[in-house]
Amino acid sequence: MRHVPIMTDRDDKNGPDNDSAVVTKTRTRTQRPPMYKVMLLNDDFTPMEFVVHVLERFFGMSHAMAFDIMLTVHKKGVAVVGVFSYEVAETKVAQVMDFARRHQHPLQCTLEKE
Ligand code: TYC
Repeated sequence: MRHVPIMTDRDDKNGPDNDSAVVTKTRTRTQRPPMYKVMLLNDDFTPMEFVVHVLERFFGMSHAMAFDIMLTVHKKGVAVVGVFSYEVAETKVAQVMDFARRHQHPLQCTLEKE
């Protein structure tokens, strides 16, 4: 929030200071909510089909897209699988971690502020 003093026509800077009219305008800068990247990490043990299934199930990806992203993680070590508000990102991470743990796979999913 910034307060910008405005001189009115009644507040001329020459001449006797017959008045001190100052109007204060308040401008509010609208902030975009911060977004969070959800990332999947590679490991040597989680089966490829399981990762593809996770991407379809929790991130709404087509099979082709899920397979592609899975391969990117496999080859590069990490990939962004989506960008969400903090609450949604945190929920996705929890869902993936819980699902992987229940199936006894070491798959790791994290979030990072954009
Ligand atoms: N590297 C795993 C394998 O060869 C597959 C894999 C891909 C695991 C992506 C995790 O996030 C991952 N079975």
